[in-house]
Amino acid sequence: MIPPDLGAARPELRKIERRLLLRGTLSLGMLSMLSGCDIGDNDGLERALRVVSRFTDRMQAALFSRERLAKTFPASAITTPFPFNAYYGLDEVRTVDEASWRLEVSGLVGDRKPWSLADIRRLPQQSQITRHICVEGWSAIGQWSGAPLSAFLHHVGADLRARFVEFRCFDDYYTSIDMQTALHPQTIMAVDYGGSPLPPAYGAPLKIRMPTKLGYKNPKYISAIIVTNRFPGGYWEDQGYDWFGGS
Ligand SMILES: Nc1nc2c(c(=O)[nH]1)N[C@H]1C(S)=C(S)[C@@H](COP(=O)(O)O)O[C@H]1N2
Ligand SMILES: [Mo]
Repeated sequence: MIPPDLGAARPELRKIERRLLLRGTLSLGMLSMLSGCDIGDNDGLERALRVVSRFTDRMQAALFSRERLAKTFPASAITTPFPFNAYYGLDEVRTVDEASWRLEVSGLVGDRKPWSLADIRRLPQQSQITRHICVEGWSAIGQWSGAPLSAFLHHVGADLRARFVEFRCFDDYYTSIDMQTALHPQTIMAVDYGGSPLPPAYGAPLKIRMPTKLGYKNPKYISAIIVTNRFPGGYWEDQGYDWFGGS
């Protein structure tokens, strides 16, 4: 049982309850033993949860394979309307002028020239119907199209041995992924949703769609892509969500 005074609303607690306790795989007592942290106080629990989160990240990275594809679905399975989610409400969605929007490219790349939407659309496009899973307790199936991120990374001469690819968004969201996931064939620079240009709610003009990752790792409203070896974290990850965030 989680002591009531530990603030059960914290995302780490909700997560640990769901992942460990409800599945019956680990009790908080065992968590305390395994991590060597005294979870009787807030700081100790926080530390213990971070130990588990880092362990989960390492396990997920080890099990991840670029050859293993996420499940795809027929058009009849698409969820309509597809849900909107962000760390703010639909009425606060930010928009940009798509003609003047540019994708900034920096870090360990050969060519830092900014990309226009037309540049991205000139890369070979692919379409996927896949399931998006949000940790807030919903999932939905949608259709996204765009260029594989791997094609883009090759184009800009990215150092493919770098550890991380970081995404910055113009709504001040940010996240980052491992290079293996960046090169996964289903990781795409989505510019279309349901066969039409991505609408503002779903991240216009550019979203990175990765069916191998949970919803919060799928950034919308992209403004910059950075290839780096310095751990970039993420908006929710820095508040305790797992960094790897596989789905
Ligand atoms: N830029 C940006 N990207 C974001 C978010 C956000 O708040 N800002 N929220 C994330 C979360 S938690 C989810 S579930 C999905 C929701 O995407 P959707 O609106 O297309 O369903 O976007 C993810 N990417
Ligand atoms: Mo989410």
